[in-house]
Amino acid sequence: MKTIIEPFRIRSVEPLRRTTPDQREKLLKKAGYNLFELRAADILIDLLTDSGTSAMSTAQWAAMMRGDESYAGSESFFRLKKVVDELMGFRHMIPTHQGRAAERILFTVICRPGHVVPSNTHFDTTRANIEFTGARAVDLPLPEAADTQAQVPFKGNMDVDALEKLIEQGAEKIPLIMLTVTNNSGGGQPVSMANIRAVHTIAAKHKIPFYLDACRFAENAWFIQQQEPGFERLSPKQVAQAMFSYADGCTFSAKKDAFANIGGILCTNDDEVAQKERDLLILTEGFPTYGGLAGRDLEAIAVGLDEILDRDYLEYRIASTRYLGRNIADRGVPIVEPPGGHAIYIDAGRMLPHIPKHEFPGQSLAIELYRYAGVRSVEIGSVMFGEHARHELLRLAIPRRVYTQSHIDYLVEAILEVNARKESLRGLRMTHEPPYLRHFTARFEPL
Ligand code: P70
Repeated sequence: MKTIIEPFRIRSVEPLRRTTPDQREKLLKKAGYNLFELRAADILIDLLTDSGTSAMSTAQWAAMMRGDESYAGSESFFRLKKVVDELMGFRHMIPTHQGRAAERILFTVICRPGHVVPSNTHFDTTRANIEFTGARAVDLPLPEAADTQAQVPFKGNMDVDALEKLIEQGAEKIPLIMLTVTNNSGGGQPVSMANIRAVHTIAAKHKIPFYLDACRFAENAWFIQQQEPGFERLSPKQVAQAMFSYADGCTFSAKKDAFANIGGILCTNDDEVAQKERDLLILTEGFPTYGGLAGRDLEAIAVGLDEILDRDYLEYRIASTRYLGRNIADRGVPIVEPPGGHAIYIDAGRMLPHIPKHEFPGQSLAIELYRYAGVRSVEIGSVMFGEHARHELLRLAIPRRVYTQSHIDYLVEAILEVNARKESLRGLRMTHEPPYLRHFTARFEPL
């Protein structure tokens, strides 16, 4: 059979509430034209993020019922540890309440003012947490990634020549090297095993720890299994294990590739670093066998980490993202090519050349898509990254196992309609700007 189906059936549903364009116009005004400020009930299709928005399986819900809520030494911790140890293989596994907590603890322990932390591309919370310690976050994407239209496989790779040049300026200033898999700010593009191996080799040569930001490790593993020579015969789990084998540690948000609604993990092979991380964890997150989570959350993550590596699921997941991408791109909407894993990114800068960067074309498109069709998306451009923005993108992130093909068809229709009258869209002015991670709470006024 050629048709790829959702490899699950649905037996618990959540009704969607319709609103009219007039109602949405008023809601937008009240929200200061920031879609984070809307009430979820006022949204028809919510593509703000794929983080924490997954539908859990019957097996996950069942596992949650046996959550061991002991403060110390919970059985749920040991069940999660067994799964993580087998998959990721690091000496230490520390649960945290979400990815950014793992980042904050890691960077607080190993970054100092004057340090530089290179990555293929840092995501927003990662960059913010590095810079909060006084260190500098540096992005080293491939030169080809500058062209959103370039059809390059593994476009999420790090530019290893640029990495070597940076290290020449002083290896002692680099406390760790990171790779974000898949590369979220770079269009959800995968990183190849060859690139992971190359970064590992360079890091090892200079005795610099190498960490994966492993949020979407399973989607990345699927791209490698499908597209990189030599991996065809491995299972997604074997590919993922190989990816982790090159790293000295990782940060992980279980809200992505573990189908959990909350949770994170911090791993390292360094005993001394792990000790300091646990001390800090106790101060702000909780005891090291729960790290700010309930025992039931640890159970949901343990089961999710297993389900996410299912071939049928990954095939459907990547196919449905590609379906959305191809259906709009082949009809004239510029997207970051090729379609990534968890999201489609419209190149709003290219689509709306009449709106300059400082008037936020991505935000303007986000607002119009909500006004017209009740769809929530997120700007990934100058609103989110300020002067670090390389493109003006609008991200349509697909929650895992939540929407069906007819939802995607509705979306395609809405995007094509907005594209047909794109000249009428106007830019915005930021009227309130918070000091960091400003996109979450900034306010705007239409021009
Ligand atoms: C997203 C969310 C979170 C994230 C990530 C990478 C590669 C770490 C984290 C932090 C954040 C977000 C963005 C816009 C709207 C809503 C949410 N990414 N590394 O959607 O993990 O959220 O668990 O602290 O992508 O991409 P956590």
